[in-house]
Amino acid sequence: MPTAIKHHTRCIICGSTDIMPYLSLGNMALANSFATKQHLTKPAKKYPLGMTYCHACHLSQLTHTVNPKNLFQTYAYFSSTSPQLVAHFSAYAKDLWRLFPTLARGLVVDVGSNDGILLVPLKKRGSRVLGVDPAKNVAAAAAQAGIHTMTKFFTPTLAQIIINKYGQANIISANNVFAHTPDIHLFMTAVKRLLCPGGIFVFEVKYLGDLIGKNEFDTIYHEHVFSYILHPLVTLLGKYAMQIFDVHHVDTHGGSLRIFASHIPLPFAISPSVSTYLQKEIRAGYTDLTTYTRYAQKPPAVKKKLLALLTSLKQKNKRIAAYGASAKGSTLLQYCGIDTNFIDFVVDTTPYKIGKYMPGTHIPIVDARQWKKHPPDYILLLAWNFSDSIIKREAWFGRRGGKFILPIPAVGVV
Ligand code: JHZ
Repeated sequence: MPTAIKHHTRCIICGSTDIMPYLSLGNMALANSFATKQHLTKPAKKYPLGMTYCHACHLSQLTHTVNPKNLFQTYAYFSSTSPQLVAHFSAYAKDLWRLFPTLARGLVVDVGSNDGILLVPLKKRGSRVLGVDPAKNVAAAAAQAGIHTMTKFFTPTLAQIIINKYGQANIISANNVFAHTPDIHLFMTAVKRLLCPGGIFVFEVKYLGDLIGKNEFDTIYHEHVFSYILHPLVTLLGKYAMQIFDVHHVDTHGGSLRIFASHIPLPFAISPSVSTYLQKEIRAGYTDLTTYTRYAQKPPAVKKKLLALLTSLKQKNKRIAAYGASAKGSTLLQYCGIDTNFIDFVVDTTPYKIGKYMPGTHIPIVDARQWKKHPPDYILLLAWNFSDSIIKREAWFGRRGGKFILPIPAVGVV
């Protein structure tokens, strides 16, 4: 394996050394490094997890990044496991066809295509599609759904291979992956090369405005090298003679942005949404370090409150389990020091995760049948982004007296 960890003293996007660490969540096992039974005898490898702010371009990036080869070549996350995400990406495909019908008819390359969650509905509508994702195990699921994936990291070399074989892309999409690569300049060079003149680059990223506003600190983990507001993205794309021409807020992952960009000169009018977002970010203080240093006081408050609640429930001999072996759940459990002393098991529907153990805390992951056989008194919702649908679907649990604990945005019992 390549050297795992790199400490950053410069902003990865703009190169400035005027960066300031503002948050440390301690040392953590990688959020998707689910342990097998054999691994349990060895302590998990842990890496520092913290955030830095760049005074020059207003980027928040990790203080230390892990080599992507250690993170993404075998992957635990299968996007289509969650029906809400399937619906989101199906609507996304519909939007692309509605907004850019001529482009959508040609080649669409999805980077970080996972199990084909966006390409399946695009293909159904008539797009020529190609996936790019280094995770062979997840690409195998895409193949089953009829999607061909190049199982490589997205680099200029790969872009050239794609051009030679398929031609340039009309649309390049990259969802929940643009924040994941420390080699963002290689990624952008590849986008620049692969995208045809007049084509669009569309991507979704978790929005730092939601992270701060709703205290979603658990969405910070080593896979998320960058937590974006719009400002640094404008800087980044500008370096490649590209421009953002539209931006929308979407609900996924606790609040994300869907961003549309193209080569300069732009073939599209710039939507007022771009300047609206930039101004809103300035007004909200997201271009000012003090907002971030102030925010850094919030995660410890959640930890204190959640531990107090779980401790009091254990003192009353209540049985507690968790729902959703999410990556953010890994951060939350590890940061708060919540392990098998509090939580008996975590329920998840992902076959890859069932039978394994949560990273760092080693809580066993079980399928839904086991939960129903031995229902606990309380369920800690680690997939709080799906709380409405989970609580509704699992109404039987409430009817028999069970309660859900919501950790984010504020600790509460429902
Ligand atoms: P979920 C993922 O984060 C990983 P995670 C990734 N690194 C990323 O960037 C973000 O998304 C954006 C399960 N589940 O989607 C499925 C049920 O069991 O919140 C998942 O294991 N039953 C790419 O991992 C987990 O919960 C259900 O009914 O934090 C949810 O993970 C539902 C709805 C989900 O993302």
